[in-house]
Amino acid sequence: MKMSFRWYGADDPVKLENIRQIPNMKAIVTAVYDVPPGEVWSVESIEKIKNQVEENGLDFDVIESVPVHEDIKLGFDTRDKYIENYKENIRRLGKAGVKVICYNFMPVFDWTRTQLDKVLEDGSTALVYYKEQLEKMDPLTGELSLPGWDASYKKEDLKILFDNYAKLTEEDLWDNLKYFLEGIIPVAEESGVKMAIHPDDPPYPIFGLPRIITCEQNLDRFLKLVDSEYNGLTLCTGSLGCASSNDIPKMVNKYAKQKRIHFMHIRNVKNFADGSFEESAHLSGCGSLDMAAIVKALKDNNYEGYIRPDHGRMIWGETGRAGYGLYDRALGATYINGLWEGINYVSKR
Ligand SMILES: [Mn+2]
Repeated sequence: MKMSFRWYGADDPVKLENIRQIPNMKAIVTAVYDVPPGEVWSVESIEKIKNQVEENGLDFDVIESVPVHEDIKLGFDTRDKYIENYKENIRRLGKAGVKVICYNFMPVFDWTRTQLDKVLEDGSTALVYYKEQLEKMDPLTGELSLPGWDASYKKEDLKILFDNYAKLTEEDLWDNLKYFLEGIIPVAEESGVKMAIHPDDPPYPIFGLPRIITCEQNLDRFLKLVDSEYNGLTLCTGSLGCASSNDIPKMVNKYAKQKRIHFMHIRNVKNFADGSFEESAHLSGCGSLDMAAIVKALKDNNYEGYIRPDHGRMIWGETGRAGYGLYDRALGATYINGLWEGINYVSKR
């Protein structure tokens, strides 16, 4: 495995100089942030972030994300233009040495939480999703706004998007995903870039919008849409794990064995009986997931892809982008390193 860390570019309060000091840190996960979704990334912007990363002794290996334009998900006639742009991004990133591109196929909203700064018992803050709060939310009327997304869309634009998606079934979304993959995967193969879809977060339909990258059955179906090693997964333990019906160690074992996991997002969640969840510290004892079983499943299958510690809490008074502070993610990386070393040691005895 290769340990990695997400970095939001020069504006990120977390600096590369700090990230490189985390033990065993090898690669940076980042993106070009100066281009709207759907457009081609300039070679200059790609080179600029690549140089910043490499000047700090880290590898420019993983992109998260190249966003997929809504017209592709909706299957509009305009999609071909955006798919061409997407292919060009894959080519350019491949040339720059990128090995893996993470993306998702969630309509309108990516991750959804009801609060980004819930104060936990120990005084840390975390992202949470409470069913009770969610039921009071409506992104269209905006009486209770959606944290993290409230400023991303104008209400009028959101209304049009929702109207468009109202006509789209889950099967339509599958068809549009297949069309997209049939376009891009041959280019990914030529460019030596492995595509790694991120599961839907949370993994079920939300606000009436369809979601399909949600469970083992659907991941099986996804991998068969285009049966290539280059059509793979970002297995996000927290996204899939907030549905307790998903057996994460089993899924990690299965897809690692098939060599279809290229990127692991490792974090823990504390699930409640009503479907609510809180993001917790990475340690197994802090949440509902068995982190040792997850890391063992990777080790058992000689996993050679990337791992990043996913969202952390905000601790020790740190401020910044919710879920993406330095301290708790660094603790997460160190914890994962410890599990990896321990499992490796025991397996050799
Ligand atoms: Mn994730």
